[in-house]
Amino acid sequence: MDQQLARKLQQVGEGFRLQGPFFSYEEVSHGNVNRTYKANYVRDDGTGMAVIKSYLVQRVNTYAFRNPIQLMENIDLVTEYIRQKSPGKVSLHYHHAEQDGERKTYLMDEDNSFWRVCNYVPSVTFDTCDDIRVVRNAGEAFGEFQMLLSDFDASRLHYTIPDFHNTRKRYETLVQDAQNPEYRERVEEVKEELGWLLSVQEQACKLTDMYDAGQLPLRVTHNDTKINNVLFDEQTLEALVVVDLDTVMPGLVGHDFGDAIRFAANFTEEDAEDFSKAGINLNIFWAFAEGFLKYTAKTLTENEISTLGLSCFVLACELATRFLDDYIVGDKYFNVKKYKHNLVRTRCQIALAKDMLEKMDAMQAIVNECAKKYRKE
Ligand code: GN1
Ligand code: MG
Repeated sequence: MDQQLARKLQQVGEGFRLQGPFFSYEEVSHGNVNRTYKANYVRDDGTGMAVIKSYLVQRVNTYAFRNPIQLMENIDLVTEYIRQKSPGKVSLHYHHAEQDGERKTYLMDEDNSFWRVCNYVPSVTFDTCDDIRVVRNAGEAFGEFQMLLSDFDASRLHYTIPDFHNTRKRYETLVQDAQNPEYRERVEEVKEELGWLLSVQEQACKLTDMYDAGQLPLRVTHNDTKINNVLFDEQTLEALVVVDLDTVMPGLVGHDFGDAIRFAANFTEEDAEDFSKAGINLNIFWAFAEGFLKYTAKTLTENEISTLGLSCFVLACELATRFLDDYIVGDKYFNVKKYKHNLVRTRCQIALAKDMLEKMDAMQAIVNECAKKYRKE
């Protein structure tokens, strides 16, 4: 045990007035932005019996998240809203610390580290999954998250990352960087990828344009709907709760649906070298859509439903533009762990997007079928 870290966790526990002495911690490896620890305390349960109580303590990466206070305001509003609407269910709750005479959901320590504490939920997670049941449960979890927040006023939330899913702006940035003579060599290398992405620009920007034209409503979206952001019950594999709310912001329903699909329903990993195998697995798509629409079908508008199939293509293209742009400018944003990693990722998203174009009608037919079914019930 790192004694310095243990002392820090003890201090944080005191700051948040967690009851009982701290005695150990384990680092939770999940997530590669923040540092996360399961911190364990021992206390008297009131009858003279000692019980162990664990909390999830996180040090927020303030380099990646430049507005941690606004981010915590968003998270606190959203988690408390959900908690109040779903009594008896597993939910997240962020604890309060008292600092400078104020109650806050965070603690800034003397090294300027930003700490937060929430309840610990015993569970399992999946990085990839081809178990239809699990995928469907994940769809239900993200669908329920949307549904619970469907009457939440999105304007109460801060845009912690402005224009995060503004596909037009993502394309503009890509085009600008591709014209910069400084990056000529890499641009030459990626001509084909750049050309293809530009050839589908209008279709890829459809959600952004429809939103600008007032045809799609703003909702509260999670914005990181990867399957590993759902906690599952170890025994039953039921979804317990959606986590990683750092990117909760106003957004479009298609952003959450499309991002989940482009990650979970791809035949390959996001950065497979052999991108020829990338493509949309319609069984996984169907399972996720069933779960998601079970909770959302009744609250979504016609325009939202009729663009869910398209949203998957949009999100794959948008991410491809982000990966490609990052490759061109020299890998500044995404962590690169292998040779030409961002180019590998770009090619994989493009291969996926191409397959989605071919299967778009099938994807939309599945969505329509699920929507019809759950609107009736
Ligand atoms: C980033 O950091 P991570 O892996 O949760 C990115 C997402 C991308 C994803 C692609 C804040 O998510 O938008 O879809 O990489 N998050 C941010 O792997 O930019
Ligand atoms: Mg994340």
